[in-house]
Amino acid sequence: MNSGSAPKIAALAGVVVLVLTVAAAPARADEVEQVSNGSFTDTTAPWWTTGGSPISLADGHACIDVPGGTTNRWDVAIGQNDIDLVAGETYRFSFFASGTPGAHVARAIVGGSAAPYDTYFETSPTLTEAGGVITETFTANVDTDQAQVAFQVGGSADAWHFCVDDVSLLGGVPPVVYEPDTGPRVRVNQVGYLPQGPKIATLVTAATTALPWELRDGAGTTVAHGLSKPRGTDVSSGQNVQTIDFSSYRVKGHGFTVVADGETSRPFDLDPSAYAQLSADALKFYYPQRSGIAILDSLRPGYARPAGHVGVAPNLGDTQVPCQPGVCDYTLDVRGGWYDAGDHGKYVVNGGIATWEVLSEFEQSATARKVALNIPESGNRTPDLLDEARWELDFLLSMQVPSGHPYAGMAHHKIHDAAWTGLPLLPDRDPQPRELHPVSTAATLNLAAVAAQAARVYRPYDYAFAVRALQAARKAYTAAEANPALYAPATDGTGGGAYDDSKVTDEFYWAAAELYLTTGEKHYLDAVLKSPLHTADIFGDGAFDWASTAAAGRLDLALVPSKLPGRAGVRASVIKGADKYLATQRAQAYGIPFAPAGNAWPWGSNSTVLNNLVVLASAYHLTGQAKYRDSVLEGFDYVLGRNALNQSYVTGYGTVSSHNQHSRWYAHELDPALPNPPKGTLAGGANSALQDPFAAAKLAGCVGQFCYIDDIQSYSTNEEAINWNSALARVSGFVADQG
Ligand SMILES: [Ca+2]
Ligand SMILES: [Ca+2]
Ligand SMILES: [Ca+2]
Repeated sequence: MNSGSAPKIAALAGVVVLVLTVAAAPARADEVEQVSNGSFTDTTAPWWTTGGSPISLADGHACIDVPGGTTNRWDVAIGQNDIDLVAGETYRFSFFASGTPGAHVARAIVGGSAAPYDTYFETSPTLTEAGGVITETFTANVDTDQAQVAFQVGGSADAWHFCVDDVSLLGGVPPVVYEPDTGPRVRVNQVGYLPQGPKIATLVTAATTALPWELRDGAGTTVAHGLSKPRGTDVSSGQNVQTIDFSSYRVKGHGFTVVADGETSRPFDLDPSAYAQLSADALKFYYPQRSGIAILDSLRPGYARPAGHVGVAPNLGDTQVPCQPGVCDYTLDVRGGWYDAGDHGKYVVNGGIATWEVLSEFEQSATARKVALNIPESGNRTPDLLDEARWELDFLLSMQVPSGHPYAGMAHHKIHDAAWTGLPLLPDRDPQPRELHPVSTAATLNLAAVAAQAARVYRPYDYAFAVRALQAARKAYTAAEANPALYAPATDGTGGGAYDDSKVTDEFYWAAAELYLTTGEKHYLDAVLKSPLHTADIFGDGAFDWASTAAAGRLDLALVPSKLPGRAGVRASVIKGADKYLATQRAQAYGIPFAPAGNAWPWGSNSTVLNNLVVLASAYHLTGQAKYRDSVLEGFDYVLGRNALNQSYVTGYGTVSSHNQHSRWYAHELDPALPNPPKGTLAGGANSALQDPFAAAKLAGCVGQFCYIDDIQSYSTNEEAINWNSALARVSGFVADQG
């Protein structure tokens, strides 16, 4: 899910395969055991189990027969309540566990014992038949005497046998500092550099004076050398760093390394071809993200799954979805669309900005217009990118309230499960009731903006759809004018993200801009010119996201041909915004065009970085000046490996890349039978707020770039999302165009 003010709180999310570690050390005097009868000596009291799975004592262990065919991890569990936790205190959670037959996953949690069943810490080891001891340390963030320790073992198709013993939750232990493996201290774009583009590496070193460096080709021959440039302490990482500029070497090749300060970088290519592939993979991400259609193995080997949410049990949607109680008295057929992120929800505001971004890529990128996506619609006469976006557009249009009902023309804010589901859970196995949530002005204007854009983009390919989209856009805009302040509340976050937004002047501006660009009509022109945002400096630390859409309107007013009065000034404002991001990039030794205030990195920060690059790419379209193109190329380095963690954030790209993104169906980390996310999936990225228990346990005290962990449990740093891959697609498409 998302950058911005409203993190999606997946309280029941996630899990991980752990390396089994040694048993906990003996308690010190100030360490206090919180678990009673953790060794199950002669009795099972005070442990409880879910109905139908009684505890038996065998060889001194507590064991239960786990029935097959349950949906959620928590459908079968053994636990103990009335556990005390003290906020700020560190606890060592350890236990022995085994599973027969092996390779089953147990979810061990410390959480609330009453609704809303918050999870304070969780770990999900894969169990062996012999069993092993798991030890994890975390710091509590709540004061409570109502916590529980529990082992959740449901969700398996097959029956199995679970045993646990020596359960300990020891308070007052010293915190354990997590140390990421960051590899060699020379950081490069692990995917590669364009032969004609800028080529800069970042060296992490204690040295404060210039150091010699060498560029070596794939045969190990030194082909260039020079001296590094000391840059002092980098705020975004807290590291002392230097930069290495080997831009003057322009010979295409593979397997290059940079050597400096006794360290050899990970290998990289000087070859544009990887970017053509990346720009395609970033868009191919969307097909297996589709709801309402079976994913075919012939099109995505290893990713086949049944259609989700097409009214087939145990699914309860999305063919006739009612509103939340009291919200409306009709049902809507809202099947289709893309699942938003790692959950099964569908949100109009996030769907809107994501669709706008891929359609904008179509409008701006020659590579994107002819990309082959290997989707069911490949081979028809419509460009594949438009076929893919249409899957979401049809869903967005279906969220509009039909004529004859209250709020006709407005759009429902979102549709998702009534309660949070756990991981893993394939879309077609989701048993939760689905609900339409109230209409909102923001969602309605998102629909107006992207439908107006679609009317413009699809006109040469599907005239009837273009007409229908424009009618929907006009109707939505008119409805929003009549209902200008219906805000989605931050409190509506059960079962799905809130996506709350109480500032919609930006959505009004964006929708008016798209309607004007498509129709040229005075009503929309007047709205654009009267908007206080039209002349405001709207390019903040981050240019745009699902909640802040003014820049989406401004960029299109600058890029899409029109007779807009004062258009030169609009274009100049985009160039001025780009200059700001260029200056930020040049001030940072990692070349990042983003420096959040207070070094507080937001949810989905990788998309913020990439969307700032979209502004720089737009400035290149407007001016043709190489400095803007080079800035996009250099800024992309950060996402692809030239960063503090020395890893690419795009699955399958780079020697080390994110591959355990939070998702209910790409949950390989929790179920070896499921795949990792597909090649070309962007991870959310560093998030200083650490809004999930796993990140909070592992990353407390992290500095900027270090606030990230590639684990499926860390939904606040490592989810996948449609509005993040759209940023990846747009930037990689631009880079592919340069190649
Ligand atoms: Ca025992
Ligand atoms: Ca096609
Ligand atoms: Ca807004």
